[in-house]
Amino acid sequence: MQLMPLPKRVLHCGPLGLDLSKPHIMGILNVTPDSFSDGGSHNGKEQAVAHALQMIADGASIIDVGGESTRPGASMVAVQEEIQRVIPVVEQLAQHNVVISVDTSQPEVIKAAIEAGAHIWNDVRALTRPLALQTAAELNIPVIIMHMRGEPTTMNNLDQYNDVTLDVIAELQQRIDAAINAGIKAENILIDPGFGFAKNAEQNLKLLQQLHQLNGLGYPILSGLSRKRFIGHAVHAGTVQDRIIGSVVGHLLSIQQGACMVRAHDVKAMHDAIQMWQAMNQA
Ligand code: 7PM
Repeated sequence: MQLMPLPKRVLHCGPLGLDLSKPHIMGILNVTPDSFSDGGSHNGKEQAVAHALQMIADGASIIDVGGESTRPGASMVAVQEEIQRVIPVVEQLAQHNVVISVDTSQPEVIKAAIEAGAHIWNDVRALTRPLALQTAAELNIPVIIMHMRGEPTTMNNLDQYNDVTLDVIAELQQRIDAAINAGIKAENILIDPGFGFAKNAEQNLKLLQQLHQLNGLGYPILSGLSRKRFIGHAVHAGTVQDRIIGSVVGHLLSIQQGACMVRAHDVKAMHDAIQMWQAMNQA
């Protein structure tokens, strides 16, 4: 079995440190109105926090709070609305000993979230919004730079690649350069291939097969393929529930190639898989 040992590095998340020499699970916490019965209301907030605490108990070391729907064709959420969804949940989670990332592209949202106790900026738009680079540099926080083309509304027509892996690497390198030039510290940068974003099923699988090539960029890698459509294609299954095992396998194959973080809905199953993998490595 070919091993890709993770380099010794620590991600500084405020007072908390994440040891990136071992894999971590980032639990997905959607706070869009469709995800918890009354998004934004007290009841919705309590349900969201309870779900996050369950994911922590199941083995998540990071909770990724997202208040914007990034579905293909989704409408843009007003900044104030996003803040109202995200901040109350971040405030509650900050009382617990867990790293908090926020899935947003808006500088105003991440500024408010960091003030409320969040630690990491997870941006599917790779800090392309006005003032995003400057804000990340000023906040001096870890940032996840994900590969995408266009916007969630337009990305489905933007899947023309020469070589999907080499093109994703080159386009990530451009965003890394922009980040470094804006004064973002290298030690604060993580990268993400952006599974499902401006890529068709075949391209997502190729990218998974060749994910190890992203190690050449020199930054920690996050893999996020949980329950995505290409998993359904691969396992010939329609429902989201039928994508869980494929997602766990895809994440473990990412870890085997050097990813140190996986963004997952099904934390308990993912944690079992990682424990099995670690047990094998230590044998
Ligand atoms: C609909 C379609 C709803 C797609 C949600 C999504 C990633 C992310 C998302 C990822 C990082 C999902 C996506 N995906 N952040 N945010 N990497 N860093 O399936 O792959 O969760 S939203």
